[in-house]
Amino acid sequence: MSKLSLDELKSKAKVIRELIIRITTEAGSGHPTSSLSAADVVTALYFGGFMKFDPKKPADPDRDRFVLSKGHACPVLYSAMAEAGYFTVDEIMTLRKLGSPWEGHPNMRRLPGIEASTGSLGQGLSIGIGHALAARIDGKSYHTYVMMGDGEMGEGQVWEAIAAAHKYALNNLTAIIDQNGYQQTGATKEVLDLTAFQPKLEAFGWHVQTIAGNDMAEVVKALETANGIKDRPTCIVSRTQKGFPVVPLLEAEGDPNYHGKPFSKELAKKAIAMLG
Ligand SMILES: Cc1ncc(C[n+]2csc(CCOP(=O)(O)OP(=O)(O)O)c2C)c(N)n1
Ligand SMILES: [Mg+2]
Repeated sequence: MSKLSLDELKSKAKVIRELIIRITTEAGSGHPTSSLSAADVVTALYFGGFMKFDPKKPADPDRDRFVLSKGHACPVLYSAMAEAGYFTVDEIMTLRKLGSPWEGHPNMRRLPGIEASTGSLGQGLSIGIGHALAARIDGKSYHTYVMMGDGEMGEGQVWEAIAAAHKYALNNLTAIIDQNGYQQTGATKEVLDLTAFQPKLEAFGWHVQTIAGNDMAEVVKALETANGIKDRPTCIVSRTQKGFPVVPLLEAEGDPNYHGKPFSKELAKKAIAMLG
């Protein structure tokens, strides 16, 4: 595990974003925009010194856990894990190809370092609670991070899990809500408006921070603050843009959500150029 400086983290996030675009365009399917919004948080987790892990020992009982509950955004996970040394870039370029273990949703049975097979939205926080309780029972100090989508927050199971995490005072659990404003069929506020996440989670007894989730400095600061919370579960409401930072290109295409659509080769080229 490495601990990069702020500038290095920003550069790493660009590399990861380029990989997201390349592998989904190569696949001709997948969820680039859901992955791009989450790239800063995932980069900070893996490279900002927050998660302890060793790609050579993916089953180390002491490793920190990251559960990507919005499993369709796995291109961001595969890209970060490739950069971290779990996979090669050639391997993740097989995304969604027949027979490839780099499936369209993460499969813990086929890939090392994947903590949960996700994709059926709503389950990841419950799985994370299992890890966090197991750590307590086993006397281990590892931390569990779970990332959910803002659309995913409409799943009832998430709210049962939020209540349970508080009941068990899980101080070794951090949830991140990637609040990118859209879900599959439109704006999250229009589909089911649960977006005052901070007061809702606070009412459940959680510690909550709301941040600009595509600003690496804010992401790092929030993860540091979360580390300091020792009496209850903590949540980071990460306000992002779906497709960040190439939203203007998607708007020009007439679809700022661009859910579940890979970029054409031409659009991918423009998007990569826009990353700088
Ligand atoms: C239980 C369940 N219902 C529906 C879907 C289909 N689905 C896939 S992605 C998605 C939208 C998710 O939106 P959000 O959580 O906001 O994630 P984003 O793509 O915006 O990051 C939906 C409804 C699913 N995967 N699981
Ligand atoms: Mg969303």
